[in-house]
Amino acid sequence: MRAILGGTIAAYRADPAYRQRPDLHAELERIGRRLNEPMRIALAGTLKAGKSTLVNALVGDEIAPTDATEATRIVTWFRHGPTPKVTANHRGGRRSNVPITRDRADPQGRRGLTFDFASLDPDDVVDLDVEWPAAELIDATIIDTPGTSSLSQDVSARTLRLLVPDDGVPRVDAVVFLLRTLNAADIALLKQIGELVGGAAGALGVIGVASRADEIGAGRIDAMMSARDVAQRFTAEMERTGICQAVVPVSGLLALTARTLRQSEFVALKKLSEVEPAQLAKAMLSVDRFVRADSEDTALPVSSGTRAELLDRFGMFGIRIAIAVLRAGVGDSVALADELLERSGLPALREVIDQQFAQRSDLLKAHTALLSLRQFVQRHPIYATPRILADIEPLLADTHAFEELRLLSQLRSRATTLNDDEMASLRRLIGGSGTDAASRLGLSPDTVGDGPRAAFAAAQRWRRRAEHPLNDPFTARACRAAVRSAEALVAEYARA
Ligand SMILES: Nc1nc2c(ncn2[C@@H]2O[C@H](COP(=O)(O)OP(=O)(O)O)[C@@H](O)[C@H]2O)c(=O)[nH]1
Ligand SMILES: [Mg+2]
Repeated sequence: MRAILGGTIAAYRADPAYRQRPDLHAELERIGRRLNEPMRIALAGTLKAGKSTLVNALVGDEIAPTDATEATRIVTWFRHGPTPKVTANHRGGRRSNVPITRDRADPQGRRGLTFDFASLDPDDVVDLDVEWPAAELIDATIIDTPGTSSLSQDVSARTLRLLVPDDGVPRVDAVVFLLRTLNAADIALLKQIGELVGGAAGALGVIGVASRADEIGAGRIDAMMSARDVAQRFTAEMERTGICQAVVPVSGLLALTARTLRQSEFVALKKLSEVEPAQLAKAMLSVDRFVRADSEDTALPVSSGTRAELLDRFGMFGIRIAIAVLRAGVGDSVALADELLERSGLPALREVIDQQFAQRSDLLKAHTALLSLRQFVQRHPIYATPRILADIEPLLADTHAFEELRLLSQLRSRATTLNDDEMASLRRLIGGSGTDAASRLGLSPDTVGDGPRAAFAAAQRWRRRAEHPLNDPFTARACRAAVRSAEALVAEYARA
């Protein structure tokens, strides 16, 4: 990839027609620089799906304004930077500094970030660039997008321009798509984005999130259930669309609160957990009842103001879960935070992001760069264009890695004739638990020396399995992909 890029840059520098076009040379260098930058993950989805809340949960800090109508219309990039800094990119290329107000310091000294929009005209701003010193942003730039909905053409257009650019130059490497409902419009939008997976433009990976998972079963939830249990059916429906590589139910609100849990909140919840269960259940029958100022029969050991704050931070389900966890004997705020985080679904989402995106980030970025480069040389043809295209096309056509990604999603939702053991080792082999050789072959540190033999055996095993006469076409395809993955490992060992 780098060699092709270097050759292309040289060709344009040497070409008489383009020698004097520093703008084009800069564009080529930008394409190259992307290979060294963190991968870009965009959060997309419907309005109020919880995108900004999830950005905050992922970063572990309140840096994306939630419920902010102005911000909700603008694409915002969150990148790693040494000090907090917000820049607005205006139409026509002007950049301006956006004042940061940090006035919501909590008792532990953490501060929420709010932007000052007074001086900004959302119609004039192309996007916002937030630099923030969070470790979570070192390996991934996160992009918060305006909600997509047929109700708001302008906002949808902004998001679609980012995900599906007119010029065919992909802006992001992967998409996390948040959905709260699965109506026809949502599915249509998801399909539109899904069609770009491995396609001519746009991002490669799509991970679905059943968002605000804590609300999905509202009313009939058992407090000890996790967001995952509650959202399971919705998740299964979303997986059946086959568009996402994986679908994970997540409660961004619960995750953010868990990551920023305050001692005062722990104390208040602890007091509530000590209330007699029947009395508490009555007080928690509805949100109204829970925050209502105390009367004789609902007197709780925590003021109604504090209860409203808890509700804001945890949601009703989060409070129920926290109380159940405390009643089960969890005794300190760190343990409570861990438990809530686990139940929020965020760790599961991070794991999927790591396995599907982070470990393949070089591949995803190379794919993006190849598409950008192809588009560039077609737009500005020179004598070397056919040669450059001849170099690019086979790399783009070498889609095995993309086939692995697609299969990892489809194996969840489609029937096969593989037994459980075969399914587990096939998923592992095509990179479902990590893309390095040891993960693919299921080798432990003790057996890692067996790599070459294990790779060879895997290739043989799956070649035989691929030829099984009772295979349906999908099973056969999955087995053939496993053969290729194993053969790639054999070749990798041979080179080493
Ligand atoms: N109960 C609950 N509420 C959430 C969750 N995520 C977001 N919200 C609330 O939903 C509203 C919209 O969230 P926001 O993140 O701004 O959505 P966006 O428009 O997709 O960026 C806010 O009031 C959030 O507090 C969640 O996981 N659970
Ligand atoms: Mg938002």
